[in-house]
Amino acid sequence: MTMSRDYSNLFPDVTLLKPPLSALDALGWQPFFAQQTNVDELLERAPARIIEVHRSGPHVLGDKIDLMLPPRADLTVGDWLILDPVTKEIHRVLERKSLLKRPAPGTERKEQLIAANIDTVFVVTSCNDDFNVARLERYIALAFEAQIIPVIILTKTDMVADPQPYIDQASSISDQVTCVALDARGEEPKAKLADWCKPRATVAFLGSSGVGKSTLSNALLEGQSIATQGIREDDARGRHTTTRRELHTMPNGCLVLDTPGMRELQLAHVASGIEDLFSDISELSAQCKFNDCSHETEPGCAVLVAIDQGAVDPARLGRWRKLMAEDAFNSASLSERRAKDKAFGKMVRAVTKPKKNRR
Ligand SMILES: Nc1nc2c(ncn2[C@@H]2O[C@H](COP(=O)(O)OP(=O)(O)O)[C@@H](O)[C@H]2O)c(=O)[nH]1
Ligand SMILES: [Mg+2]
Ligand SMILES: [Zn+2]
Repeated sequence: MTMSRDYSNLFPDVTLLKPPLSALDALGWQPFFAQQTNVDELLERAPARIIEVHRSGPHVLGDKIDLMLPPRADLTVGDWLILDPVTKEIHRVLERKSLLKRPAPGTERKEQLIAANIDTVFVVTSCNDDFNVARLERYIALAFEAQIIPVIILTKTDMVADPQPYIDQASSISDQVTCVALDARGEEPKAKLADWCKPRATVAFLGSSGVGKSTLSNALLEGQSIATQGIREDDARGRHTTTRRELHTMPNGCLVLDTPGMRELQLAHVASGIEDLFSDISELSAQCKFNDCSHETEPGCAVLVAIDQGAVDPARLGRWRKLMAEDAFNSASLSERRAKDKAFGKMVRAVTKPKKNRR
């Protein structure tokens, strides 16, 4: 053992020497946003972040700003705005670092914005019946599309004799995705998620209902939550309505977004996310004899060869096929709806019509 002297008693705790986080830092203000504005603009206007969206509109916080704004469908939790602090008007929306969106549930064929400016997506599932590789792949494709590196969190390890089979399956989904297994109650989340929960970062929990997203959020927040007391009584109309998604600040200055469970996550416009997730199949496809190969019966199909050799799991190819088909159908459907909305006319509709026979 090497000898080392412990000097820690002689020096004050270095963490005490760090300047306290500014109001904006505590909301996740990063250089990416700061460089979109300048001193001149900030003399007259102020940045503010949407920390939750009520039915009555977004709730924004900034430096000495705590406001409810009128509803706007193109904004979502996590967005950074430049406001006129006097008129309370939105001057502009800062360019997003990332955006998570999905086709809205139901038959409306609209997009629903889930959250903006997320740095890490924690895809949460449990060591029980919720665990489902195909479902995890959906969330991961969504995150990849938004260029966010996801992390799989397996909760309820305390409920099974051996969590390893779950860990093995989750780890096999992508070599780009870390898998963390834990008991969401107690101290484990803080220690095991510390690598991602840095000051000014924004992390989001996604996953089905009941898997432990709120338990994890609470564990990270250690009883603290973002201050909302500044709302004036007459502004507080929306305060008690159900909030769908809400940002909170951890004691170290990391922002945490808890979300309600998604019953069914449909995908649209995530083709490159799917390609990243199934990069093995994408790479093999490039070697197929036909460049529109469907990897079913075609001669010279590199994917079928890989399956024969046991290099690719046929179930994985099946899931890839299903996601690709769903993405193509939903994307076309959303585009068609958008075209109608914009009264683009028959011509555009014909071009974007869902390709029903596509596999
Ligand atoms: N034993 C155990 N219970 C957990 C764990 N994570 C969550 N729970 C429990 O599962 C239930 C649902 O958790 P919750 O955080 O509300 O799930 P959410 O719907 O994803 O937000 C609660 O009763 C939690 O106490 C865990 O790791 N181990
Ligand atoms: Mg919850
Ligand atoms: Zn092929």
